[in-house]
Amino acid sequence: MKIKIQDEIKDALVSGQPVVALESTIISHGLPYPDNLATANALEEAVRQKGAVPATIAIFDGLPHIGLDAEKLALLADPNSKIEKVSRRDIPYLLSSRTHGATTVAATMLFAKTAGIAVFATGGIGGVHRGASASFDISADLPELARTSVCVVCAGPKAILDIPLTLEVLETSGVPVIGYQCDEVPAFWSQGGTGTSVPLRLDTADEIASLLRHKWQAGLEGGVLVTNPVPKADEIPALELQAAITSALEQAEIRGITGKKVTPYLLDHIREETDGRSLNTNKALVLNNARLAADIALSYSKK
Ligand code: PSU
Ligand code: MN
Repeated sequence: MKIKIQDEIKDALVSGQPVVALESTIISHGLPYPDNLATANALEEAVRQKGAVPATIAIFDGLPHIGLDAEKLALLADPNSKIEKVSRRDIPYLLSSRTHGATTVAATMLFAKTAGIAVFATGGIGGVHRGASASFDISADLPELARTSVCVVCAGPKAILDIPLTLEVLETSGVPVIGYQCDEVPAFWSQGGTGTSVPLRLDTADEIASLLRHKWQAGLEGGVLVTNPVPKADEIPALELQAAITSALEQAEIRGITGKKVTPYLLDHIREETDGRSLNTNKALVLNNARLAADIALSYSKK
């Protein structure tokens, strides 16, 4: 596949320096302007401060870009630019119509792998939606984790999802799910409250990097999911969020929201219901994930 890799990233990859992939759906569809642009910049800065090179990924004029300049980040963040949300399913049309797109976890993983980047930081992955037995709404992030060899660092599946079922699908798909310094699967905005145990707890970036090396050297292709709880000071306890989540799910149902609009709709609604409190939590957790991803990439680069 034809992709465009920024020179700095190309050099880092060739010389085995640590690189961290970052997604762009969170910029164009996950956070409101101008917090989205500030967060996109802060994520790159956090990765650099750790000594790794950030690689934000998106599609411009039908060409997947690995690493974006300030102008491209600003274009993604601008609510007037009408950027498509692009998951695996949407990639062919983006390429053929030569348009711009912001990549989800699934699409970002795919391009990161194509570029040779092993570690990727996001906010929360998509998963099995509540009521999926009727709606069949399961994020394309899950099958991508099953097939694409990239380590994804997140703060857990978003709490709007069915977390136990999401874990079941990951188990079926052979995806190791690691709790970083935690025993319970974190729920994105909350440190815990899911009542679901992590299948595997690891407490250091070195142990995670070692697992990655062993997995892929053994020929076990596919992703690894690291769940990293939001810092205590920034979390919204699960109980306090319950009403906002219930209301968001009800409104989405009433308005007949389906397909790729579901997740951005729910996130927006929860932000309104919490008077913006969820926004601060969202920003804090992605930053926290970018830092851990950089630590893992650093350790992984010292093979
Ligand atoms: N995490 C966030 N905000 C987001 C997302 C994740 O903090 O907006 C995005 C990711 O790009 C993820 C997508 O892949 O939501 C999932 O969308 P869906 O449920 O439609 O697959
Ligand atoms: Mn969906």
